Amino acid sequence: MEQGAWSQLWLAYEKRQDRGAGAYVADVALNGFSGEHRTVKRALEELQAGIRGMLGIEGYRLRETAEATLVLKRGTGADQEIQKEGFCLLEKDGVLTVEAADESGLLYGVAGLLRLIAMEKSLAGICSLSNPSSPLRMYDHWDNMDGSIERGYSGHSFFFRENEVLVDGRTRDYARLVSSVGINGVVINNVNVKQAATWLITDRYLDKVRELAELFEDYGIRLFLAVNYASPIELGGLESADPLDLEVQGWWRDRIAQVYQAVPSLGGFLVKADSEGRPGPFTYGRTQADGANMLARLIEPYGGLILWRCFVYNCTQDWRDRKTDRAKAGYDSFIGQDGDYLDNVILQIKNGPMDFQIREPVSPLFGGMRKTNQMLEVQVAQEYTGQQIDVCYLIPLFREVLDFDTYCQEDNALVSDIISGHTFGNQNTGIAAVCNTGDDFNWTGSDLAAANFYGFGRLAFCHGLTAEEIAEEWIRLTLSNEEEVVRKVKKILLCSREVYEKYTSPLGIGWMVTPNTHYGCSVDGYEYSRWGTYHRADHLGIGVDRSMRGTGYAGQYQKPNAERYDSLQDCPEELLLFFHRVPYLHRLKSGKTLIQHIYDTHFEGVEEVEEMIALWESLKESISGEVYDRVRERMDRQLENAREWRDQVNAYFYRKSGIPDEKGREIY
Ligand code: GCW
Repeated sequence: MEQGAWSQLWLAYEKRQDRGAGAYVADVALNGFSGEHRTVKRALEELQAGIRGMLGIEGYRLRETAEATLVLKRGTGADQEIQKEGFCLLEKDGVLTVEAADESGLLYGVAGLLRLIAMEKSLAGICSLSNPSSPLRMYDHWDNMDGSIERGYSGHSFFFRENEVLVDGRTRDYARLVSSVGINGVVINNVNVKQAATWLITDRYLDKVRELAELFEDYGIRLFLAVNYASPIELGGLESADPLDLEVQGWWRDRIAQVYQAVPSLGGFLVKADSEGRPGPFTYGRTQADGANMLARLIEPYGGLILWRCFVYNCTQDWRDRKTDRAKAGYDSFIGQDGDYLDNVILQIKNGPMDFQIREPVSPLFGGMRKTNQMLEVQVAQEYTGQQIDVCYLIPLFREVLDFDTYCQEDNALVSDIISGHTFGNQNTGIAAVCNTGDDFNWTGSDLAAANFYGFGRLAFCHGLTAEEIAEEWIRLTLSNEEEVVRKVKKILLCSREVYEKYTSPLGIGWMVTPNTHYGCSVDGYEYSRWGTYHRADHLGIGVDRSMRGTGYAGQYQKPNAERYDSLQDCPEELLLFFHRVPYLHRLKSGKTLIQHIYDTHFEGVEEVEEMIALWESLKESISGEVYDRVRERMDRQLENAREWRDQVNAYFYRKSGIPDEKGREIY
């Protein structure tokens, strides 16, 4: 297998202790699968690389349908519990079976087996079934064709350079990595589709797109493209992109036919419309459903999907306007057409109503919409959460979103149920994340940010995994199986989200970041701007009243969430300032005043970063030098960032409120 100048991350297949796996893996039978199938070939290649690297076994004997100690078997039979893309690992009487319903499942099964070997787990008596929780499990890349990455913190794009599409060893390793954790869809280009990227759906690029799509297909991944809603104007020279205009429809019909002729396996299109300056159906007085359905109808004959983003809000708000509430915009723009969307449209909803803040309530579109296919969008790229300088393990945040009960019906009403298709019995559902990769040696800038890259895929495949389980897997696969390393790195990862929250914006209010770059503190950075992201602090208090007495946002939820959020007493405290305007001397459940809570958490946040650093330093001997150094260097930057946040936030609120810190610590 081609190896390049980049890390193999969790597929490094370094030497492991053999806990008995060696006894099975050298004698392999394919039962019901063809060794000629492209994905089976990849699964076998991976098995080969894995056992050679980890167990020192040079090769295996492969037999078709004969008995062997490792049987790769197609699961058929009516009593099968194995579903599409699922697999089962079973050991009985000295025979290990990887059973799968299809080739993708086999690939995932082999990855699952190699994971266990890498974690030095015994396979004796194993019986474990893994079916994917969500049908669609996607990474969205915000890569631009000039090679830059919007909100990228790990170097340049490995999909594009100088307006060309790249298909090489790195893209293959990317496909290996993400498929090994269960990703089955990838959008390669930024949702802000401009310039050259608009041309991705034309002959200029379609040959290369096909090459990449075929590479992905080997690994059970469907390639998707983000498209420019104004393509009929920009590419076709039409005067309009009105979805109800017959000429516009005709243009798209021809374009889509040509796209699918060139790339038959294309998954479909992702569309950011009427959002942050991108064109969309609103320009023509049409609804989001009009826009999405027009494309969906035309792409349907090819089996394509339209993933339509719900990130629609007014980004030219006047900060003086206290009635308009950005948090309400997504729901208001989409709820009216619930039920109008065609079945091959999936609405892609950011986890919160604002924008990937460290703490937000879950978007009320989940649970609000009942007759529309939905998928969740989270951000693995750490735009607002430390930009892969600060450690911020995001799986606990994603877990909270999945576990959120929308109360849209009595049972099966968690976000996890909705995006699994259990709530409404629909097929076209899923989960997507904005990816955090680039062409840095280690893919993710910070080596610890790879835990998010790995973890999102694992969580998407198996909603039942805990953040701790995923962290442990990643540490064992990537850093070490040494118990001390596992324990300490787990501690760092698992506390990191709360630590980040402590030294940044308090209690769900969000933002307070440096405008544009979104790294570092600027308490009023967005306070008097057009983006609708205000904290409204004055000398008496802080927060936005989103109760029914305020903007009414709380009313977008189902009961009892609506009531809980509406009430100052019952509102979950971590979201207090998102929903309520609160005086500085308001007593929290801890008995502390709000202002004291702000001071305390900011001092604690910095202290906890120092503790994280000490923990990391105690592992110097056990972690490879380069990884150790890269992380250690970033931790210095994190500490500096945390101090700056602490001092600016504390000084800001001390100066506004005039209330001193009870503990008399230094505030400037
Ligand atoms: O968070 C904002 C980002 C933009 C991004 C946008 C979106 C791709 O700051 O960079 O644009 O969200 O999600 O569309």
